[in-house]
Amino acid sequence: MAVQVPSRQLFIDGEWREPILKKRLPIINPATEEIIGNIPAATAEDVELAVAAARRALSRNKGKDWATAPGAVRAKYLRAIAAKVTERKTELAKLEAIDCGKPLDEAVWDIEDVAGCFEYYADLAEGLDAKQKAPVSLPMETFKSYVLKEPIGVVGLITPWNYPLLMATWKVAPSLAAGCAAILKPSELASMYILNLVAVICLLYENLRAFVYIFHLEPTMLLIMYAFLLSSTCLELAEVCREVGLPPGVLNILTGLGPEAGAPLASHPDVDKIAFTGSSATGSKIMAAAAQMVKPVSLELGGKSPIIVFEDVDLDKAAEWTAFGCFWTNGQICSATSRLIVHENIAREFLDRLVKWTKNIKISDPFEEGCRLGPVVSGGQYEKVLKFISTAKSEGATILSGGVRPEHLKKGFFVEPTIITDVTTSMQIWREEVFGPVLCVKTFSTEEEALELANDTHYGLGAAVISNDLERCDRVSKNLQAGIVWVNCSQPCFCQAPWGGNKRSGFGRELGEWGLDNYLSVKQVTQYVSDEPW
Ligand code: TXE
Repeated sequence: MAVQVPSRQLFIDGEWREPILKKRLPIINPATEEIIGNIPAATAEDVELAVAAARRALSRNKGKDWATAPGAVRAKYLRAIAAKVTERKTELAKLEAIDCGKPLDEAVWDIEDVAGCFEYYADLAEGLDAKQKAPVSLPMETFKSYVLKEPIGVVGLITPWNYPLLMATWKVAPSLAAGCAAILKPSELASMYILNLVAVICLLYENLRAFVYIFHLEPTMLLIMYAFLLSSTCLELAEVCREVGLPPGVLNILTGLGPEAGAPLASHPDVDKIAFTGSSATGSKIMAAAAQMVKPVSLELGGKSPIIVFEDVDLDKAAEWTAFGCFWTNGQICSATSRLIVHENIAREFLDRLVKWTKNIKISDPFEEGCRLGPVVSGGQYEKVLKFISTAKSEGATILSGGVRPEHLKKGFFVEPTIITDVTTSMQIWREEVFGPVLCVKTFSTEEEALELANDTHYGLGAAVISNDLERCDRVSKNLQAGIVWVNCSQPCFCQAPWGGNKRSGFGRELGEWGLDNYLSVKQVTQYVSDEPW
């Protein structure tokens, strides 16, 4: 399917701007491994401009700025963005699908969620005015106290690649609703596992002319650049903001590499808060940078979430949720329930049905009718997933199904849904986030044992429990160490409900009113109201 990838610049102060150092990076379609466009790469110099523009947006027009405007004014813009996103739904979904490899249907749902999230935070922006001056009850009548909720200021939003536009929206919509001005740094995909060198050279050879023509670059530079893929849909959000006339500087969007664009944003003294979603390793670097200035951060990091299946379940339904919970978006979800903990009495039959389920998943180019599983996002991620599988094998685990590239697909970063058994709790596959379509399995005999296995992780983002005994589900939900627990399902997500993790999965909550609070600071105003001398 032909998809026109627009050529964009950085979005700073309401305008398209070429990066100061004029760097650009290629976009690669993970289903075909072809270069389909390029994108600007910001550096510290561009970050300076964007931060200054955001600061100006908060101090413009002496009190009639974005931060102090009534929530209803901000809501009007958020609703206009939602309407534009809806209008451009199909086009945006195609860009997401070609950019990160997710099936087109899924991409359409994501874009619908993007519009829904802007609408939702428009409602909350309107409600914010009525919540001002909430009284605080004090033990002394001589004093009166109330609370003001004020925007934190200029916020840096650093987001990942698995849901490019939706993850950006989870931060942009509430921060703008709160009255903050934002700088969004969407993801590039930095491959730490450089592709098989021979494949790279062959590919470069095929594309060399195009590369040199488009990027005016030296072939050696191309080798380095091939390890990256950038998300372009977030720049389309910039175009949407331009079209609806969002005041300049309120939202600035800088694509670029983490160390070159993300790091200067995180450590910038004029940025009042950083909200980040991504890996635990990068999250900890961001926290360290923010700590230098005692700057607040909220972190949504990785996970290794469990799904517990008790013996009283409907096996087919449970198999469907288990497959969905781990293989949806190719397992590239921070909350993917990638550790199956199944009762020993049903384990054999359950796994048979689960394997059957996975065999029915259509793996293809995301644009093919009925596609349920596209490629993983990049060559680097593909290598990483296969390495996890081979390490599991070498540590003594059994690959029950999958574990390889599907035979019918010769190109693209495709991995079959993979189920791994004979796993021990010390294995890498049990402990570390794969971020790919890989499920590892252990059995249990008692509820206590199931909980112990489920909580046996440094992470604490999601968890699921499947059982017909709802009292047991309540009990288990209470005892699971996770920020999100699903009962008789896995992964459904609503913008009204809080999202975030415990332990090394980070802290702070996105979505719902908690998501708005992320971008508000609380001010106490206390007045002495007695005529008597103090
Ligand atoms: O993540 P990074 P990557 C996990 C998943 C995946 C792994 C690596 O396991 O395989 O992380 O993915 C920006 N200062 N998750 O490399 O590096 C970067 O540009 C400031 C889970 O993509 O964390 C991007 O915008 N910013 C996760 C963002 O951080 C920096 C989703 C995320 O990139 C930076 C994605 C720096 N020094 C990956 N370095 C989830 N929780 O959903 C990078 N960045």
